[in-house]
Amino acid sequence: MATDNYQAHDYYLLDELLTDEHKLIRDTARAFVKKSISPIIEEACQKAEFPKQIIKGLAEIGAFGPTIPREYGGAGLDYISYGIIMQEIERGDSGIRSTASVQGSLVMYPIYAFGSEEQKKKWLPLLASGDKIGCFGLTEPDHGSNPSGMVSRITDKGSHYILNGAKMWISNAPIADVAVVWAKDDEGVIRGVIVERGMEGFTTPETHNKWSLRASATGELVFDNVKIPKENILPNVKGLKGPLSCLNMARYGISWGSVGPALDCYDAALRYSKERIQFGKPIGGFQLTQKKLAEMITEITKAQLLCWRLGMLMNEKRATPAQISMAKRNNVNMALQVAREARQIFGGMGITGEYPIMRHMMNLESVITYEGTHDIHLLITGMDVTGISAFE
Ligand code: TGC
Ligand code: FAD
Repeated sequence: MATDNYQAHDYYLLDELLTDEHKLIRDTARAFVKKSISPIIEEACQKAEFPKQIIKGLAEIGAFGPTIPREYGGAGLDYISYGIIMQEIERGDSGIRSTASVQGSLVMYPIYAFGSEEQKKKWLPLLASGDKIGCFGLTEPDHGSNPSGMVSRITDKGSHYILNGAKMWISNAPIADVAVVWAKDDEGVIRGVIVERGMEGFTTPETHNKWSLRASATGELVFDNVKIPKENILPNVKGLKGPLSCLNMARYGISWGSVGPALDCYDAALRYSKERIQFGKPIGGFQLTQKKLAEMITEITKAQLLCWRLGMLMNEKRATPAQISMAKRNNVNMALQVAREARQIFGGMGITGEYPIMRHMMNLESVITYEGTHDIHLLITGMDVTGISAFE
């Protein structure tokens, strides 16, 4: 078992911008990661198993629905707190942060924002406590970056709906009790439906042989004439803005989360650079190593500032989807570049499970693709600044 020697880095003294409550939340999440994620994560990834035993602990630190009000079982926290929790969890592993993102932002959020009072009361407390696990079905085999083209269908049968179609690349699918699924109705309008495990015709085959996010369970959602009760439709949203609103929440969490593995890689590489002797001196004494480390901490610091400002705008309900896209794109790319540079500093040791570097790097290859690819987010920024869509 690899020892977790992580020490956080705060080059611009951003801690001074946090409240005592934020710091308490951060310290609690950090302690949980050190105690419950770091000791088991390498083995879970090697075996490609989701460590179910950590679900309750994640719930206890408020990782499931941090901003959902307490009356529904959420933690009732602000967006800075939400970001801090994601960053600490993803410092442990992006796959575990995925589980939390999906549960909170992609399952609890749509039920909270678009669900009936009955749906909220039924599902939110169970999801917040981790007694039930959820997943989010938007992507289809032939519709990834362009979800508006989806072909999954709900057909109105009077007393109920019939759901047909398939979703692909769905985080948590194999372990989920419930799925928030997006499908077109008879008028071709995208609607959200709550699909429950055990419904006849609903299966969740697991996706195997991933080289990335190996501790996160990924799968398909297959709907073969699934009978959906009318009360399982999300009544308060229609159209693509429904799922895209959920993505805003998750992308925001990822923009903070991705700084976690970047900090972990930087921290490990900095320590190694002072210990590893070549040509009679620590490799950290060579200019080329210093260039790598200096650029890493510079980019991490810029990303931390972006997160903090975005969090304040989220708290004030002033953040735009395009601002969230910019932060997701920048910070995930930054983390991937930091992981790649850190791996170089480690030489051969960088490819082993003794250190978290390669695991973070491979995980980030998914994070840069899901929730909108690196290039899609660039085009969202391009559309925002020019007013012209590159998608049409
Ligand atoms: P477009 O015509 O631009 O918009 C359609 C309607 O949606 C509204 N809208 C948004 N609303 C809220 N938030 C946003 N971010 C929104 N973006 C657009 C828009 O105003 C419009 O509303 P209305 O009322 O006029 O109808 O749509 P488009 O078809 O041109 O697509 C635009 C595009 C490409 C940006 C969008 O489709 C996109 O973001 N594509 C990327 C797909 C994506 O991110 N998929 C993620 C799947 S879930 C996932 O990956 C989970 S991983 C989880 C984990 O493990 O952590
Ligand atoms: P495509 O859309 O086929 O894109 C392929 C390439 O083409 C990309 O480089 C893309 O940037 C580029 N491209 C596409 N369109 C354009 C364009 N207009 N201009 C320029 N370039 C373009 N989805 C869910 O719904 N729920 C989940 O829980 C979920 N979890 C996931 C977990 C993992 C591990 C992974 C890998 C994916 C997950 N996804 C999930 C799906 C994810 O959101 C999609 O993979 C992503 O949106 C990209 O879709 P795609 O893979 O079909 O790629």
